[in-house]
Amino acid sequence: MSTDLTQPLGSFVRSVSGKAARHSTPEEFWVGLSGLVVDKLANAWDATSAAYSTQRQTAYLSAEFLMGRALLNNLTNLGMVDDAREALSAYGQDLTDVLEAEHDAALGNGGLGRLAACFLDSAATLNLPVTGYGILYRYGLFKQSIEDGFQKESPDPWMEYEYPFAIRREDEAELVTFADMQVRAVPYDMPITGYGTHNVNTLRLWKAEPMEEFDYDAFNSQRFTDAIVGRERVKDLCRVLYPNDTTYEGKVLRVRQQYFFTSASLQNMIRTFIAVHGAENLKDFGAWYAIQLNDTHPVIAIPELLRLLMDDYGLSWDDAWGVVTHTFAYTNHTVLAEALEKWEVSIFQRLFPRIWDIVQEIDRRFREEMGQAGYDGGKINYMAPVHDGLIHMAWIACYAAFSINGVASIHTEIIKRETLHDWYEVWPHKFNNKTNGVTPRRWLNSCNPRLAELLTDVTGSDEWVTKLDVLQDFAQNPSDDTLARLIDIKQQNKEDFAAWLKRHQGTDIPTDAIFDVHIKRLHEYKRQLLNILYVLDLYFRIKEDPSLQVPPRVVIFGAKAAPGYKRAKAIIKFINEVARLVDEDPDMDGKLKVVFIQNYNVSPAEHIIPAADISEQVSTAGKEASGTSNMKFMMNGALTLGTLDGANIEICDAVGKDNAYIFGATVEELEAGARDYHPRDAYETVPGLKRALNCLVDGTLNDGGTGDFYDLFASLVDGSTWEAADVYYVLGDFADYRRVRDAMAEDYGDRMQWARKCWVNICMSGRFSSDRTIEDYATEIWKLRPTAI
Ligand code: 26W
Repeated sequence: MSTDLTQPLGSFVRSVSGKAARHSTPEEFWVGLSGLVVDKLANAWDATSAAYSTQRQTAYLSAEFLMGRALLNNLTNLGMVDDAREALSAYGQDLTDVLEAEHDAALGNGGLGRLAACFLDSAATLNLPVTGYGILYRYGLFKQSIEDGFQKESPDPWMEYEYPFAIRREDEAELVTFADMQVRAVPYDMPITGYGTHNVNTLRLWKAEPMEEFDYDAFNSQRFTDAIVGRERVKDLCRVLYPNDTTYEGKVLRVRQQYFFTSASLQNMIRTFIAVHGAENLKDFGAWYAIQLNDTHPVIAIPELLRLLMDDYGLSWDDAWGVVTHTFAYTNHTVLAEALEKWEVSIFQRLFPRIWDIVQEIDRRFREEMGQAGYDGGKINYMAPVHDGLIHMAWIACYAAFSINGVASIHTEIIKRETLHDWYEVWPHKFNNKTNGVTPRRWLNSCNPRLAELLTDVTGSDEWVTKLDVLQDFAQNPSDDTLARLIDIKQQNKEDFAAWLKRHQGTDIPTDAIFDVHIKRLHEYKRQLLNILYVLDLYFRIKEDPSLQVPPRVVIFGAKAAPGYKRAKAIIKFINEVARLVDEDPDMDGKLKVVFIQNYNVSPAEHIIPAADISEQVSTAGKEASGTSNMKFMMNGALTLGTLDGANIEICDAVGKDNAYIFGATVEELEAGARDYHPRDAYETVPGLKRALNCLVDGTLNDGGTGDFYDLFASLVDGSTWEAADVYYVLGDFADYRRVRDAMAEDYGDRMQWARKCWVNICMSGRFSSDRTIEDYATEIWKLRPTAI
């Protein structure tokens, strides 16, 4: 059923541009069409919120939601894509151009933030009463450009222009009190439409505003600066997303952000609760709300809920603690020790003294309880929420939460065995695994329409979009026609991607090559170094023997480095220098090409992943909690080249070891061999390694006089007085990586055989749909029932 949207679109656009629609820009059409979409979903959104308010529900608290673009997703879910395309064309506009005019909402660093976004999509699609709560950062993750091979950062004012998908809800504002300031928290709600349902869930993002528009006393006495400074200090609170992925920074502003959004969210939930159930029933809050804490960032919600219940509503400690321990569930996303949040006691004392009182009481009771249970003093002290002048957010979470989960099977085993071992011994029943997933709507149906069509043709319906599991019945014995179509689709996707890359950064890539892709945050444990060292080695092998027959390859990197992570930035420069070396060498023509995608983000990922043949998932075993791009690649028919780490293990289980390429030391092997690993021996003896590594120090590559390449070399080969050499086992895994990656390139030559492997990957990706993940959270942790409107 088609609706003519020409008239309404015209009026939305004119109200934005103040011009005739035919004179308006694609940006103005983006705003106008988005406004029209919000108009279309408003009633259902209202109805959904009303229906959920009387149900048991989940609040997903997260400092990050990496939403990416919203318009296409919403058009698809509302069944408006074709109508929108037609209405736009009536004004001479192209839907693709209008969609490309949208800025990504990059309110997240990487996996953790994108997971939250996929979860919201699945919860809405499954009609589950789940609301996301976070921060309306004015600047999302920094924009990255590459200048002379170096990363340059610039601010990302993603909603400066206009953003119709965030609706200000003045009437739901809350007050957040710090010792030195009071802040108005104003919610901006984003609609989360589900696929194949009318439900529209909510992502509520808080913005910090000054209590009063202006300090009029200061203004009237002509102290104009003073009148503004206080306001700006408040607005600083949600000005920018911290760009640190996995390294914790004890910055006061960050804990302010955390308290700000968790306090506002809790007050908001309590207000709704009271309106429906009455203040006298607050003791039962936990029967109506489950609050999922996305890593430790929102853990300050635990003492804050105690404070609100006791100080504002008169509950006793025991009743309030009873609520807390039935309400919170905690997800751990990393085993890296450097990511564990700990706050100096003095910060809490200064910013929120009442929260500090409460944390001390949590600590006192914890010690008392553990003492009574017979644990020894040393252990109690180590596990205590407060010790050595620090407040340990993860320890508070483990004590108070009724559920603690890891994000992939191996990750959960590691946190039970190591990271959170002592807590596991005390409360084994709290621990559970919830393997991550990704939404097949964004990561298959909309980013890869050609493959979507093939799946619908093969399975006879589009049921797979919400029940990805159905594909598994088609995994075996695909017809030759299916495989031929799959090969053709990949080829067309490569051409689309090449055109996109040309438009975006002017780079030309051949499309008759293997596309080998490594996209994720830049971190030593993710081992982009392993990949680029292989590329250098391959370069020299081709140089050595120009007649060498190698399948042509395009090696694609996309990664942002935390601005303060010096070594990560050096690795970006290294990759770009290798790209230059390869580019400038005519011997590499038609054989090898290296590209670094600037400003990697959700939208670029949607273009790259459908075009990929090989998915690089090469973290040091035991370090990557799960990984989620591995799942997106799998869904799009790229084969995993990976270690037995995170979700790679489960992917390999799902497809069988003939359909994934696994290499490298296992967690067990690394544990056993850790002490007698000598990277310098590997440097001397492993074929190809010395020649590749020497490029860092023999003048082949130029680090612009920074000394960064020498440092990289030293960190890999010899270490230093304060750091062991090659702690991530890059040189140790090199030989096996080279063997398997070479074999992979060889196998690619048999295109039908390769396509068969891709097909199995696509068809077996059902268990990595976030629908499966969210169903598991809903039944096993949240105890939620679907509520379709
Ligand atoms: C406080 C500094 C900080 C910032 C971010 C500490 C920790 C983080 C996150 C936990 C980092 C993160 O994004 N972790 C990733 O979470 C994904 C979703 O579960 C996993 O798939 C990735 O393996 C994990 O690295």
